[in-house]
Amino acid sequence: MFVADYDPTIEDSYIQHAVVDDDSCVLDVLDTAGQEEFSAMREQYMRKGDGFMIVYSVTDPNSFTNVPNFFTQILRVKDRDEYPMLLVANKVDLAHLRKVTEKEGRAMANRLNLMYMETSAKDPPQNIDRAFHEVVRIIRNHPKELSEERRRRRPKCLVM
Ligand SMILES: Nc1nc2c(ncn2[C@@H]2O[C@H](COP(=O)(O)OP(=O)(O)OP(=O)(O)O)[C@@H](O)[C@H]2O)c(=O)[nH]1
Ligand SMILES: [Mg+2]
Repeated sequence: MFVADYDPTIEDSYIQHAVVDDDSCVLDVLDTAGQEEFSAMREQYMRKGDGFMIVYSVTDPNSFTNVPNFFTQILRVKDRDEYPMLLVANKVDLAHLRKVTEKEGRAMANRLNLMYMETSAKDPPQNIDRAFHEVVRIIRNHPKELSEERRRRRPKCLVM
């Protein structure tokens, strides 16, 4: 549901049942704070998540510049080389105020090896349900066992 006022999130959670590719699932969504003042809670959120949507606003170059920081923080907290994540470019309805192009967004996604999707939360919503479903697909397709095995094989400590 689109809310026109800006009300900074501290922590919101939503539960919704969904059917993605004929399989039912529960979307247990934790909406976290983007504001720096609340960043201390971020690692705790990251520890809990099975998959992530990194959302920036195409009208706000700062939010775009921040994407790699969230990306590396998630990998560090999860202690993985890769993790289910989707890069979301939001507010594409504001074409006249757009500062980050689709090309730049896709280049960032390629560089970080992430899927990319453009959305608008404003009425009529664009790609919002699809973005959540895509995260479910990415989580389902993520080769958990393989990456855990790879992780075990990776030398953790080197004594010289
Ligand atoms: N035009 C337009 N406005 C949007 C869109 N998404 C959010 N907004 C507006 O942008 C402002 C901020 O949106 P929020 O969803 O609160 O932003 P946020 O990233 O969750 O902010 P934090 O909770 O502080 O992390 C609000 O005024 C929203 O109405 C969108 O797709 N299009
Ligand atoms: Mg918010």
